[in-house]
Amino acid sequence: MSSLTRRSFLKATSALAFLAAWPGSACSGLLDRILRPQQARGTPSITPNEEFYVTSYRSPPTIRIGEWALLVTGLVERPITLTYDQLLEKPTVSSIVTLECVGNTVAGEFISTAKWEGISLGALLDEAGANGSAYDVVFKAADGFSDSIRFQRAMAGDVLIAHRMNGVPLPQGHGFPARVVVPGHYGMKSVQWLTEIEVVNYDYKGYYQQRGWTDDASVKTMSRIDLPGHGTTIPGLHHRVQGLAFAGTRGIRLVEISIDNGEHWTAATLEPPSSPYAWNFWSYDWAVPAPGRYTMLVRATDGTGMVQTSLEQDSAPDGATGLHEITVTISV
Ligand SMILES: Nc1nc2c(c(=O)[nH]1)N[C@H]1C(S)=C(S)[C@@H](COP(=O)(O)O)O[C@H]1N2
Ligand SMILES: [Mo]
Repeated sequence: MSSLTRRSFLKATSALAFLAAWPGSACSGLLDRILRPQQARGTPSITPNEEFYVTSYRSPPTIRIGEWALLVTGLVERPITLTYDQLLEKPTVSSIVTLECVGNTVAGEFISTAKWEGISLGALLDEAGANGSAYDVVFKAADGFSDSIRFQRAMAGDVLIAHRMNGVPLPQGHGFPARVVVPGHYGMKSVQWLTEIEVVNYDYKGYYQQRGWTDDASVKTMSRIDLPGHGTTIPGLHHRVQGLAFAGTRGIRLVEISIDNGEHWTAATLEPPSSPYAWNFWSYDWAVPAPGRYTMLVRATDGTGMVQTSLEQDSAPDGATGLHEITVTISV
């Protein structure tokens, strides 16, 4: 522990705080990765299903599809029961959406992007005749988990009940047979192994809210340097620095790099995002003045003009903040 910088110590404790909430969770590799010098990452714009991050508060339930149904209940004129076949027969919409866990550390690995296919939650609630003055829409799951979003958010049109992920039926480990996908909110709102959607007229507190975590769960603006890797030594004076940034539905307007501890900032080149709900990739052609040891910082500005805060905050209760910093040695 003695060699840990303050920043990486914060990262480790932040991850521990979240991991402590779920004994037996499937992320034992996380601390490993935080405490080791990071390998350079070449992050693909769509995460393959096998590499998509996994978090659930206990092991994924096994659902027998013949016994499964999705119910729409509560403040609705026409309650709905959908079998799996009936779900698949409904008009399909598709959307590329990035999910990030609220327990993710600054520049951590608990963020991934997939192409989700399923039905529109708003359309399903319309079909059920949901009461327009309702407060929350509650998602209940086969593993006992639940969470909710505000009624207006549920009706916005971009929230999916997904049954396919990157071209295949949802894997068991990502919510088979159906899950919610809520763009712009931390992953806890994207309830997996969905069994019931209940419309209610009060402020529902789900699994994480009962344990003190955020209810709104809008994602904080994040940015990450993937290349070069932290702690590496690289030869030559010209380097392409690469990474990603994410601010949910607010989008990313600007990404900047500093090599003088935040005194001066230079704009990176932004690639257009693959969807309004997906992360942004950026690159920066770095002409290094001279060989030596450099510290590099990244920060993003979201679509509303808000600059990512440098204030270091733990992931509990509403998402980590701070800037990603790497150290690289440039040799001749
Ligand atoms: N039923 C259920 N849904 C859940 C969870 C859970 O434990 N049970 N975990 C949530 C959390 S905290 C996150 S970050 C996402 C992760 O989805 P993924 O494992 O497909 O990446 O699922 C959410 N949905
Ligand atoms: Mo999460």
